[in-house]
Amino acid sequence: IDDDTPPLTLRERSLTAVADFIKSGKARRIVVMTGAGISTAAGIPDFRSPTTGLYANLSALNLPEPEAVFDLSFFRQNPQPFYVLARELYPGARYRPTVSHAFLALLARRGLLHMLFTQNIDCLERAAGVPAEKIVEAHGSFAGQRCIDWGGGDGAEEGEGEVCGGLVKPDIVFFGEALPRAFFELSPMTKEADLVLVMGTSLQVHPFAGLPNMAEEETPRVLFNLEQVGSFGTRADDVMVLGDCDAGVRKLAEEIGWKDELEKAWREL
Ligand code: CNA
Repeated sequence: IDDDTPPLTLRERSLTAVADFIKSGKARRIVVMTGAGISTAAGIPDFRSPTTGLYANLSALNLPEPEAVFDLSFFRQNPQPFYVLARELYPGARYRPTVSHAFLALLARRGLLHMLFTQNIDCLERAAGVPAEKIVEAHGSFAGQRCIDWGGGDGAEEGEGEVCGGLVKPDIVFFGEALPRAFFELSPMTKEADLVLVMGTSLQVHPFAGLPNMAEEETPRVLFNLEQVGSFGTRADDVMVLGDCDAGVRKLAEEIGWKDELEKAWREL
């Protein structure tokens, strides 16, 4: 889209205009899509960042290619690299939610969060206080696990993994595996959005990457990311806030008048 094309909904393509749109009360169904970039500030590496990402640091695991770590047939031959990575990503007291996570919880508290679609498996959205019914964990999570040889659930917890002798893997979606049913059932909520926020994702993994395109043409879409991704910049109401997502979110909160509430909520997590 060129600079002369006027937006359809926003006053102008800027973060200030997005803040005004939220302040005006016209954004009551905000749909958010997130990825590993909202958790890097918590100390969890993402996949694709050039030097800090996991893909750039997996050489020690001797993988044919980085993606093999999430490949089911490779996992059957050699589950070790995945287990090493899982130990790194495993949620727990080790990681604290970021300002971006706190912002999502604030949206939910104010009744503005229509649905949060996350690719993350670290459960930090829940830790920040986003209600479970407002979250679709599109790539699964560590919350459940099952034996991949016979499909039994919660294998480790019930000791079934040992009984059947099969491999136990957390309910994290591997390449080629189906996404959870909730993703397909709830993704049409994106069409109901009056505002879409996309944060910290390279939008490289399908079908998740197609979600922002399901929004109606006149629905403003805001990207908080280090780099431009997906189809951002092709629509009249696309706003790109390039840089650290916590910084972008803080700026938005400040312009809406939520700064103190956001900082307080984050400090108390
Ligand atoms: P990705 O492909 O690694 O992309 C991350 C994106 O975030 C990139 O575009 C970065 O430029 C951007 N980014 C990194 N740090 C910041 C920051 N501080 N502020 C703004 N932008 C930033 O990760 P995706 O989530 O897009 O890829 C999907 C995979 C990654 C999913 O299947 C996840 O399960 C998987 N993953 C999840 C976690 C986690 O749960 N925290 C960690 C690593 C990978």
